[in-house]
Amino acid sequence: MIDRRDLLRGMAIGLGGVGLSARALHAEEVMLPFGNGERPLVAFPGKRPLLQMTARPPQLETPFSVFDHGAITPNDAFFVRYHLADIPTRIDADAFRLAVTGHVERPLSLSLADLKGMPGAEVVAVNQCSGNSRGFFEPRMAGGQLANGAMGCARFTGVPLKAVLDKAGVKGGAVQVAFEGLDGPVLPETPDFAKALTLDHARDGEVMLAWGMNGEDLPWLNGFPLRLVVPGYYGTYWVKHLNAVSVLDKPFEGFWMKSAYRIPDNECACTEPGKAADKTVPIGRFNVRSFVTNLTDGQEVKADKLPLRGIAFDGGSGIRAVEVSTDDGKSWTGATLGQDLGRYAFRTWTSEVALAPGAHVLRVRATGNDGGTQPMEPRWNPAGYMRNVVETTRVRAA
Ligand SMILES: Nc1nc2c(c(=O)[nH]1)N[C@H]1C(S)=C(S)[C@@H](COP(=O)(O)O)O[C@H]1N2
Ligand SMILES: [Mo]
Repeated sequence: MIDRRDLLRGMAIGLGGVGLSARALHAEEVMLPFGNGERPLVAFPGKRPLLQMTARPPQLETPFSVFDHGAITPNDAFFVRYHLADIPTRIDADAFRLAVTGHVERPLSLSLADLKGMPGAEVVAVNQCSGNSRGFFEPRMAGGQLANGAMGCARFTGVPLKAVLDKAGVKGGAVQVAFEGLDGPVLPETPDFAKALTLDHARDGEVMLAWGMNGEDLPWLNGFPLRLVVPGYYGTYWVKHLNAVSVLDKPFEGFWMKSAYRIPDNECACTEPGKAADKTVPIGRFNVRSFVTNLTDGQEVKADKLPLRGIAFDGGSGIRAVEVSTDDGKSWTGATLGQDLGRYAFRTWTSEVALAPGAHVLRVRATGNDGGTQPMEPRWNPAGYMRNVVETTRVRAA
């Protein structure tokens, strides 16, 4: 078993063959049914047992029950997503440098100490994979058949990207900023993972270079020692093991912006099921979602008063209201919102419903301060992104 302190020191980590070390690490292994597949619970370094979608690279989903424990997702339970199998297994935190290059007056090479010496920033923000909940789409599509656990909320500590860009001095004519991490493809033909933001977005003061997560160093598998945090935006932009920032004077043309992570260019980001989109744009902000966390689908509950608990979040307008329905959406009852950790955070909520003996269908719906809400019927798009249908929990009261 790799010692957690070793990870936090940024020493070598036995992930090299993830297959290899995972074998030694999966003290607990459980098979869980999901759709037509089964996924084991496997403990990777720095993580409690999580739902393993793939081992190489590690793709781990948070068991949904974790979200019932509050708005903050613990570091050892936070989901993990990688595209490329050559993930870093050895990073010397002292020797680590972030390169800031491209269309700037002064190219920079910054150590972690340099970054930590700058005026810092903190945000509580949700990181959610674009394909979170893809496994529930019908008709199905290729891609990881995720349930609802490819999301999490943490307090991130770092420095605003704007401050670093200002230090480098962005030259006139710059339009975008591109980001790359230390991971890479196994085959040279595979495009390296890189993402870009518009210059305005990169300089909005909220986008952050983060080294801290919930008061600790970033977990290895969540991007140690430095990652991009893009509040309100899908996880694909949250580049991990970030070591290169380049300011561009023309739009970035890399595969992961130009071909992947694109959504239909229309209001619903949707197409007729099974159909491709005529025109696409890069995915952007989260839509609004809400979940019941204290019940599982199909659960037996006591008749009469049933307490409900859950979480809600959106792309940054903040949650205005959460409502529950026991009559298929004919009537809705407002829930009580919990502590406000900021407009990018999970917002907890509580409610109570009275149930007669028999079968019931519970629905939960959130509305953002921007008026955005959730549809009763699921929308579809070819990549299985942005699911935000009103969730349904079936219970039997006795
Ligand atoms: N370097 C690197 N950063 C990356 C990725 C990756 O493959 N490589 N995947 C992105 C995607 S698609 C998601 S959803 C988030 C997931 O963040 P997490 O693994 O910390 O949960 O990381 C993003 N950052
Ligand atoms: Mo993702």
